[in-house]
Amino acid sequence: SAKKEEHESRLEEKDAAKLADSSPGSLSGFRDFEGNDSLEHFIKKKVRVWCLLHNGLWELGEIISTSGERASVVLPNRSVVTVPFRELLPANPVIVEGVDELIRLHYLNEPSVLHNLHYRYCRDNIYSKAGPVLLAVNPFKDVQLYGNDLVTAYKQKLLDSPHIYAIADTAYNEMMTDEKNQSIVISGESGAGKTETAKFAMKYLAALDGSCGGIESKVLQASYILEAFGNAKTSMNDNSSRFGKLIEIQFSPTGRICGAKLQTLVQLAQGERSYHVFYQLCAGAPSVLRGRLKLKRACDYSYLNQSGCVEIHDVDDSLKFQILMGALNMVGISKEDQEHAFEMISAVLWLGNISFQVVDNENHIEVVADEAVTNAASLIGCSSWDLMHALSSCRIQDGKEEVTKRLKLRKARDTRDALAKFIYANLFDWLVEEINSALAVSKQQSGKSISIIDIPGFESLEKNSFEQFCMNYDHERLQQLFIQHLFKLVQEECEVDGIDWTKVDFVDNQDCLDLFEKRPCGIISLLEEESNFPHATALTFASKLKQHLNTHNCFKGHRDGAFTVHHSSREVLYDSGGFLDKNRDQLHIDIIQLLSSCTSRLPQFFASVMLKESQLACQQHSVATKFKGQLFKLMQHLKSTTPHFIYCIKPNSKQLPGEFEKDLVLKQLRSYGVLAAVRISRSGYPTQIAHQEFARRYGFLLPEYNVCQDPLTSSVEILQQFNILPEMYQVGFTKLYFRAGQIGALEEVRKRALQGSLEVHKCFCSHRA
Ligand code: AD9
Ligand code: MG
Repeated sequence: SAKKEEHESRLEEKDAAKLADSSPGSLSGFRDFEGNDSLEHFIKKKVRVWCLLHNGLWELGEIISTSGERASVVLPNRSVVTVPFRELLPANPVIVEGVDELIRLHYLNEPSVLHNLHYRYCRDNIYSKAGPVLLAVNPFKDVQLYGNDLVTAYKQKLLDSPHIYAIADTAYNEMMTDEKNQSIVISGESGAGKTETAKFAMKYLAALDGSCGGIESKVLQASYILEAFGNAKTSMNDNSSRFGKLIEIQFSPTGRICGAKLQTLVQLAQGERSYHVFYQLCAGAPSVLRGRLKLKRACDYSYLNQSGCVEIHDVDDSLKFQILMGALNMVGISKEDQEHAFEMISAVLWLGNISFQVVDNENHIEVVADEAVTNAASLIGCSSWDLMHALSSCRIQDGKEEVTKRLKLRKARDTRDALAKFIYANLFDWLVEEINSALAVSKQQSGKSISIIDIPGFESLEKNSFEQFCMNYDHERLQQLFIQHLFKLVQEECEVDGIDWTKVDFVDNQDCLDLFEKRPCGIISLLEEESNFPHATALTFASKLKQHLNTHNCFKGHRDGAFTVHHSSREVLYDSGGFLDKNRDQLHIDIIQLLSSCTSRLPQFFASVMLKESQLACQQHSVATKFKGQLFKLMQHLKSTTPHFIYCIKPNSKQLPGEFEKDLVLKQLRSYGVLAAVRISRSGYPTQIAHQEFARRYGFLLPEYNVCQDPLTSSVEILQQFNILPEMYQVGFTKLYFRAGQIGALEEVRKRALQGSLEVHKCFCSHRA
């Protein structure tokens, strides 16, 4: 009977393994249920199942009977539902509920993974591991997970549960021991917690053994400055980063922070509210500064009041301004430079208030000569007349002659806004460079580095435009880095141990990247080309895409100018409207000349950078091409490091604590390819045990076990004794490699054997008594 039990147990585990391996992550059903025997077996054993209800949610239940291809399942509320087999999935035994590594789940289907994350989330366990990736579910509240006691605990290896500190610690140790630069790559959708996670990683690194001259607090303050200038409130996140960044924290050869370097990706459009710094300046500037900058209240500026959202709930902009000033001082930005920067911010605000008056019935305009023009002109250091002239006219080539043309209303507004944008974008880049020089490291000091990268993640909205196009492209690049890294990990491990790694399947996203990047016919090249035609429109661009790309298996053009891209995670429908304008983003030459002639330092500097750039490139590059260039530079850097991946997950769209919307979480898991990542790890051999340990744990189950025997031989004997299918494992020089779910069968047998001996022992004791 023991043999029969054992056999049954093995069957159960085999079913389980098949189910788990069938298609982890897909919403497919009990596909691998082979005939009624196995099903009856599941019923008899009262194995818990996931059952898909009419409301589209999965609920735990127990099969009580079957009829044809349908099963009746009793739910926790005692109601009984009847569903087709394909709407059932195996659930995990209670013993693995809430495990901190998803790979340890026997069944890796979507409801099981969601349940596990939810279970942990309810207990404030926001971190879990998915293969080599750290998952971080945003708690939207203060969780007691970041105190100095925890920093110490991770530092001293007293704790090893998944945590951002554990990742930062591993990165630091690998940097010190392997002498290789490291990176922490943080992905996730807007509001998922990337920026906060990046700050916790920095906090941990800053708290490691000392540093040279307080540089670590400068690094932390630098990210505060960047947030003020580069973040804005959106409907998704009150503090949304509108740019991508990489902070490379540099360490001395002895492992102390000695400097940092920032790289940023072009800013994307702001959100519902403009960049925080505008409101902070208006609310918090001291009166002398207010007078000099001719500042008014935020609600008096049209760039700030049009969205109707001037304040953020629970945020005191005036206080934030004081903190910003403190941060600028601490990083070492001179008072003079700070004032120049605030002048530019005020100039941008006044530019936004400049209005136009239509002077004829062809919509030609004149600039209204009011305080907005006077203030903007004086802040950038030019005469009001020059500014008005530049905003109301442009020079064009008419044959051999150059003529001045008066602008029409729309063009004039666009020119004004482009000028404001140009000043702000350049101010941001200038500030990044200022911070870089303040945090720069001398050559002798530098040893190795850890880079923390926080860039906007994958986004699929109802209407997707150029911004989503850029974000999703960078997500695709990161995803490739991730896939290659995972592949390399599995491959290296297999090769070292002499097992066959060709059996490991991987999904690549090269096709999708080619669609974006291939020359001359990738989307970015075609966009660049079309942006250079003055008469091109969204429709001509869309039809060009269709003409060149419709045979590409990741692309589909539609009639109305929209197009679909099959991203590696899911399809996104893009609207080509606005692509060309957003991509061109050019200032006409008169405006650049105006800025060059300004008496203020920064506008002059911005114009000279622009002129230098355009001289260097034989043709002017569009935003997408610039973005691609920056992304390549960033990837090049990342490729030279050992990466550690973190996926942040947003549990609800209301930014509320305690709410876990399974659908929303599932979408993210799918789009980051989290389940695919775990599957890759599983399709490799997730359970790996050294022969010695394996023989020690299971050897006693052999009818004849010799402790002195070579462990590899014992391992093989155990595998044969328990009929583990050959395709379910590989024998390496040092370790055994198991497919998912295999070890469970042996554990069960071991447990029973131990229970059996305990029973015998109890029986023996009671008999003696
Ligand atoms: V965006 O792509 O820049 O729009 P992020 O960066 O992913 O986005 P962010 O880090 O800004 O999101 O997090 C959003 C908000 O979630 C924060 O302002 C916090 O209020 C909240 N949050 C995120 N992570 C944590 C955390 N670990 N603990 C507590 C958190 N609150
Ligand atoms: Mg952010």
